[in-house]
Amino acid sequence: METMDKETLKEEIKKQIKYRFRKNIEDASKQEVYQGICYALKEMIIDEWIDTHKKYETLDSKMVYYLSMEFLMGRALGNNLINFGAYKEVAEVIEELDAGDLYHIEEEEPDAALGNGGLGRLAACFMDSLATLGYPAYGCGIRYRYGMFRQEIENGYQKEMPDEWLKNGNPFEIERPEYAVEIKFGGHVDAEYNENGKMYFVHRDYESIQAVPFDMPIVGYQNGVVNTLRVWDARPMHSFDLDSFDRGNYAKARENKNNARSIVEVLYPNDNHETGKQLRLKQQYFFVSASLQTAVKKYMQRHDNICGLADKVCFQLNDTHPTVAVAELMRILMDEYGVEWEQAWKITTKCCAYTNHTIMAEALEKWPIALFSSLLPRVYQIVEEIHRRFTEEIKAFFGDDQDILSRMSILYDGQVHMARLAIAGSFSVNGVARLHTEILKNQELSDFYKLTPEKFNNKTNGITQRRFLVHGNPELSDWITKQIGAGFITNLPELEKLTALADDKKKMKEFAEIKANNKKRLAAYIQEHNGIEINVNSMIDCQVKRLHEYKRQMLNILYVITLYQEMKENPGKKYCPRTVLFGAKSAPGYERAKLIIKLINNVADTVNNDKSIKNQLKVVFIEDYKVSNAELIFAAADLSEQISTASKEASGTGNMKFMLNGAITIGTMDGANVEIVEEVGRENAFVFGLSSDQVIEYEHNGQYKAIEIYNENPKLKKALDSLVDGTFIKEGEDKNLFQGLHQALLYGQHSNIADRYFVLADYDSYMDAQKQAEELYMNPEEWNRKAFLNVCHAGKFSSDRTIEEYASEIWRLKSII
Ligand code: 26V
Repeated sequence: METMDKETLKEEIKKQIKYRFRKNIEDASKQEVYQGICYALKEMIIDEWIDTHKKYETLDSKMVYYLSMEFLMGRALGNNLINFGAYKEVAEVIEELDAGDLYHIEEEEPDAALGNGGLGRLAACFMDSLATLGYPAYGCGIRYRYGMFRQEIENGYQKEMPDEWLKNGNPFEIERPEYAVEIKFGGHVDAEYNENGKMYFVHRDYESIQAVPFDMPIVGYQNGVVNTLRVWDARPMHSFDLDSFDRGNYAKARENKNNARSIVEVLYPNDNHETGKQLRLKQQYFFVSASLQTAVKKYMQRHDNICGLADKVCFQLNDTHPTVAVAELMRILMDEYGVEWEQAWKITTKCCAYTNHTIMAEALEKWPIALFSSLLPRVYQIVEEIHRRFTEEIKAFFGDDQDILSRMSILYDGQVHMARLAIAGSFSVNGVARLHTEILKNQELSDFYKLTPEKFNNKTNGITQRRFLVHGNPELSDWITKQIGAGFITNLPELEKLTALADDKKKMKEFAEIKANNKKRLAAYIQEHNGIEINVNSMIDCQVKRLHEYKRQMLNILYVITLYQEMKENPGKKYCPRTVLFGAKSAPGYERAKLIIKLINNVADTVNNDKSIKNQLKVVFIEDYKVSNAELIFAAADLSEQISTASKEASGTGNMKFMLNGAITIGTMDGANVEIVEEVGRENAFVFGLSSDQVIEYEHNGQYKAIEIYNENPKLKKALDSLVDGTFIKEGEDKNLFQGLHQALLYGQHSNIADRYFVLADYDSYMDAQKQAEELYMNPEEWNRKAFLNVCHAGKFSSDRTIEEYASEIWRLKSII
């Protein structure tokens, strides 16, 4: 914040409340105060926002367009205040005005949950880092009317409720109707010839939709830079179909309107698979076409030769979801700018870069050709030609090998394979952690790697410390500032300087007290939301992430059950007190995942109400896990559960957030855990389980026999059998409720193989790791020291480092600061 003193700030906030709500601040509700602050801040931000874009124009900066179906932004106010440098002042002003306290006013803001999980949150962290580092960037996405569903737990079951995040408006956004563009769906394509005999294509009888952008400011950390997140809304081209209106058919005239809006109605809440939903493909083309048309037009306003596009523009494809960009850019270049195929392909493959976020086969997007070609007839023609030429290239390199073609063809088995199109059309293909990238190169995408090794590179994920430390854990952030200065806020590796304090008893006590206070803060949240009183001296053991079989919440709950059974068998024995937190949304159609949520809740009920274990163990399911409550959880956590089947979790980013807040990881050698353990040292983490090589070997040889492990391990058998002996069945519930889970682990279900994710294989070593954790926790000083060293060595995992790598190695951007 530059020139605003506190008195002016007060006047601004009061003014906003007065003119927006016809109220004096004394009479305003918390929501109105919240909005008043937002609008006052927006006015302060706006000059820097304008200046930033002026600068980009003057410098004719190269720009990255980060194309993403998802941006999981969370709340904006606190973050914007911090980055603008006005948080403390505004907090004081609010108190002086007797208008509540900022912490509670922030709770008035709904999370902007335009994303499912890791991939969407990564996009949000990247936006923050891009602005903080002064890189010219637009985030491009969809302004969903409803974001990620709100989760309610009813009788232990997940219930999905609509997320009405726009109910009270969205203060920071600005609608830009003057930049609306037309998007065409359906119809057919005719080839025609001009007077020189040159063929061109005319798209006819299509349906038009109008894409209207809404801009949200992305404030860099105290650097005067404000970038833009541009999300597209859909409108009918004409709000009334006058023909049918004239005929008196009013309802029909309205239909058109509803059709257009349905495109942006809702975020698809799956992150594992989706079976060719037409509306999802419409969403993809809608925002990609709008973003690309705008980017090309903007470029042409300042340049006269389209052939230089790649010098000024880069499109980063966040997973395969925006891959249609490859063909759409070809269409724009050829059909709108008259560029020839070869030239257009050169430009396209210099502009597009693709990030892969998963190797899970079921998450690899494919579209039925019939659906794709009828919705996007011209784009499909182009895909066919890309396919034809790519097939030639494959054959020239590998020979006419059907196996290889079946793994690499863009059009195969009646489907358009989006990852293959993305790789063919991009100059860069990156994974999101070192191990993940190696698996892509050597396993999943090995054919592509052989063909074009130069495209492949790694960019290990990161997180923004501005949200997950400065905002989420202000006490720790302030304490660190006192020790080493505030440099870590924009240069996270400076945390290394703290290492010297690890032997300072007094400092370590202060560090422990901060954790204790954060636990109290979380305990209050749990008391309010779950009505459960947790022991703030117990080990806070957290697994918060989407519910997926490969993430193995099942392994965690099996350990909880084992521990519970041990406690019951040894009534006199003293155990390490533990509070096990789960937070997880399941895709609404993922039945087994939903059943695991129910199991966790039933185990929680049984354990929490069993007096015989003397409160030594509590299990809490955090309802509606989202960015805002995540911040509380990371700050309070002792143990960070990162227990995916090795090879399956591309990176993970929650693991980094926990580390930064001083939790110790218990984890497999998967995703970025490998690099976390490398940074902090194996002795400062609890590593267990099969390696990714071992998992991959089992998957190839089919030798894994879950049932044998079960038969040979009495503890495991006892824990598993409790799923089917009624222990966790409540009155009135079907006693076979959890049989499917038992079955899936031991025998496989629905023609699946038994225990696909090697839960039983890792059970024993997980038990060992948990026992080590308990032992360490009983030695608070040692635990605290290791937790502290996790903070000290978290420097690598800032998204600032990740973005520097993207900017220099892929995008070739120049910072404006
Ligand atoms: C996939 C799909 C598949 C089709 C249906 C709709 C849909 C929506 C989202 C996704 C994304 C799944 C991929 C994903 O979220 N990957 C996560 O990316 C994180 C950031 O790189 C990474 O940390 C996680 O390990 C990875 O699971």
